Amino acid sequence: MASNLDTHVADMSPRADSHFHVARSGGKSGWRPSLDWSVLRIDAAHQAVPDIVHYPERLSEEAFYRVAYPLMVLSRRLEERLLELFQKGYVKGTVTISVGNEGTTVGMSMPLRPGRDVVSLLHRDFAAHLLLGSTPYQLVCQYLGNAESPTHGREGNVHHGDAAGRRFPMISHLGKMLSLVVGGTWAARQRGEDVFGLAVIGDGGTSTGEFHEALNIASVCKAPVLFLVENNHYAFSTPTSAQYNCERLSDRAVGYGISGRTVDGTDAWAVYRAVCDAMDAMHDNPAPAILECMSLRLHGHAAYDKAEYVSRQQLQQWHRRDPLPRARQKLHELCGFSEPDIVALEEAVEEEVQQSVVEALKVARPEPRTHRWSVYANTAPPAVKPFAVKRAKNGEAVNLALEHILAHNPDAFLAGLDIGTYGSAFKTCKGLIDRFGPRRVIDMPLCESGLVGFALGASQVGTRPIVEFQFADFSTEAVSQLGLNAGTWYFRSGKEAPILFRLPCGGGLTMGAFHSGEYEGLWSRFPGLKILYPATPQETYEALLAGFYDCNPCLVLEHKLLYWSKSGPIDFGGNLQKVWRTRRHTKGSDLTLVAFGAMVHEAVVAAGRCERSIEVLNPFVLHPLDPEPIIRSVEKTGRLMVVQECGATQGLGDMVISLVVRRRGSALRCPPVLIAAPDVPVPFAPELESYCRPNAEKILTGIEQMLGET
Ligand SMILES: Cc1ncc(C[n+]2csc(CCOP(=O)(O)OP(=O)(O)O)c2C)c(N)n1
Ligand SMILES: [Mg+2]
Repeated sequence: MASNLDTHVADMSPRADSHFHVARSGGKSGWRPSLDWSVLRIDAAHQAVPDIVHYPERLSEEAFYRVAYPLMVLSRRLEERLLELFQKGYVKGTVTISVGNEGTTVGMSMPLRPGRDVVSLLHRDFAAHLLLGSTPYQLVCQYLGNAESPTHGREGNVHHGDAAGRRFPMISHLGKMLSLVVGGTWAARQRGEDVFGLAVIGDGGTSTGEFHEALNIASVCKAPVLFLVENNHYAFSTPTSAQYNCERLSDRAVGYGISGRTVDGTDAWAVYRAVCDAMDAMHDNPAPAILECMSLRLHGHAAYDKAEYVSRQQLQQWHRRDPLPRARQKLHELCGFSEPDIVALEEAVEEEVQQSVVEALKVARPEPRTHRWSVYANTAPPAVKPFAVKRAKNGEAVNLALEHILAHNPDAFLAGLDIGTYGSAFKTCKGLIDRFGPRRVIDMPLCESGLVGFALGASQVGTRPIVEFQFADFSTEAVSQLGLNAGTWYFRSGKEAPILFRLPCGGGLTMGAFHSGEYEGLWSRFPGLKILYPATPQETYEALLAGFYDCNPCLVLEHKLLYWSKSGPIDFGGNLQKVWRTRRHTKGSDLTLVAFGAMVHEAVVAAGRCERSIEVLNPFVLHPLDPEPIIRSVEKTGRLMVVQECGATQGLGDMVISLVVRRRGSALRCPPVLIAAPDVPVPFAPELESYCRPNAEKILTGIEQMLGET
C-alpha cells in the first residue's frame, strides 16, 4: 500500500546520542517488529535504570516514572497516528481514543505479571496492551486489519489480546469480559497458581447486569480479582449523572462484602500504588475488590464524535489535569532529567511510532483464499476407557458419563445451579458432590451469563468446565456470552475453548413456555458452537463424553421427558471420533423420517405402526449438521419427513429439508414434509400442550397422507 506517511521517515534517522534505547535486531533493515521493553528505559546521566519489576516487588516513584512516561508518550503518539490513519481511510471501523486515560492504564498494569495474571482490557487501555505484551507494530497491524494483525484481520481495532498469555481479547458487549477474568483467576488458583485478576470496566459498563454477576461470583468464590472502574465521567455522550445514583462507584463494594476505593486516575503513581495495595490485600485475603479511578477523556467517545456535549469549561479543566505533562514534570523533578534528555526520549518514541506505522503499512492485506476460516479447533480427542452396562435410564447415563469425566480428568469441574447436595433439578448429578467434593461440583449463584463467562475464562487456564443450565430455557440468559463470546473465541483468538454445556430441555411435562424449550434452532445460528442431541442412554453417554473431550464449546441437549422414562443398554467402545455420526433407529425403504430428541421415540413408534417401511434417523450432531447420511437415505426412499417438537420456524427441520432439497432435490419423489408444533409459546395446560406437540399419531397421519399421495 502506497503511503504518504512514508515520507516522514526518511528524515528521521535515530539520534546517535539518544538516551532512549529501543531494541533493534534481525530483518533486512535491522528493524524487527518487537519492542524489547527490558531495554526501553531512560538512561539519564548514565545511571543504571531498573527494569520493570512486578508484584510483589514495588518500583520507587522515580523508577516508576522512568518507565511510565515513555509508555504514556508512546501510547499517545501511536493513537494520534491511528486517528490520522483512520481519517485517511487506512483504518476502518473506528478508533476509541484513550487520550487522558494513560495515567490509569499505565498505573494499573505495571504491577501485573504478563502471562501469569489474568486480565481483560478495555477500549481505552491502549498503553496497558503495550505494557502487557503487544508491540506498537502489532497494534498498528491490528488497527489496519492486515495479514499480520494479532487477529489476522478476523477482528478489528480494540478486539484483540493474547488469550494464551491470559490477556483475554474483549468483545464489544461491555461487561461481558468481567466474568471471564473471575473464572480464569479462580481456576488458575484451583490449580495452585498464585495469580490475580484485573477486570477493567468503564462507568457506563458498571450498569450492565454482568458487572453485578461477575462481582457477586468473585465474592462468593473468593477470587482475587481487582475490578478497576475507569470513571471518565461519560459513557459515549451519557454523563454519570444519568448513569448511576450513588456517590462513588466504589461504594457498591459494600453490597458484595468486599472493599472499595476511589483514587485520582490521572495520577499514574497513585493508581500504581493503589493496585499494589489491592494486590497485597488480595494476597492476604483472596477476595475481589473495586478500585475506581477518576479519569478523563480528552477526545470524544470515538473518532467520529466531536464531544459537543462536553462544555468548553469542563474540557479546559480536563486539559489542565492531563496526566502526560504531570508525568513529564516528574522526570525533571524526581529523576533529574534535563529538557534535552526528555526531548531526546520523545523523539525516540516518535521514531518508534513512525517505524511501526511504516512497517505495518507494508504488510499485505488478508488473503481470503488462504485464510484460516475454520470456526472450530480440531485437536483430536483422546481414546477413553470403554464402558458398558446392560440397562440404564437416560438420567443414569448422564450421571455415569459425568462420573467418568470427573474421575478421569482432575482439571474438570461441574458448575451449575443446585447440582451439589440437591443433585440438580432432575437428579442427574446425584451423589457427584459426595465423590468429588464441592470444589469440583460447584453450586453457583443464579446468573447464567456470568456462569458461562466464568467457564469460558476457566477454560483458558487449563481447566475443563462443564456447565449445567438448570433448564435449557435459562440458557437464553447467556445468549451473548455463549453465542458471541464463547462461540467466536477460537475464530478470534486462535485458542481453544473446550467447555461442555448441558441443557435439560423439551416439553411434555406441563411446564409452560419458560421450562419447555429446546433452542437447537437458536444455538445453531452461532458459528463456533457444536450441538449434540441424544435420544437414548447410549447416545446420551456418548454425547456427553464427546462433548466434553471436544476442544470447542459443545452443547448437549438432554430431553427432560426421557431422563427417567426411557432406558436401554450402554456399550461404548472408547473411540470418540466414531461418536460424531447420524444414528439410524429403524431401517426402511419407503420414507426417510428425521427426528430429534423425544421425537425420535415418537417417530419409532409411528414407524412401527406403519405398514410401509420407514427409516428413522436421528442426526445426533445437530450443529454442524452433516446432511449426507440423510441424503443417502432419501436417495433410497425418495421421500423425506422431518419431525420436530418446537414450532415450525424455531427448529432445524427447515434446515434439514433445505439442505436435502438444495443438494439432492432430484432424489425426492414428492415435496418434503415438516411435522412441527404451531409457532406459539409452549402452552401450559396439558390439553393445550398435547394439542400442539407432535406425537406418534400425528406423524403416522402425516406418513399415510404422504405415502397415499405418491
Ligand atoms: C452492552 C453494550 N451496550 C452498548 C454498547 C455501545 N457502547 C460502546 S462504548 C459505550 C460507552 C461506554 O462507556 P463507559 O463504559 O463509560 O466506557 P468509556 O467509553 O467511557 O471508556 C457504548 C454505549 C456496548 N459496547 N455494549
Ligand atoms: Mg466512561
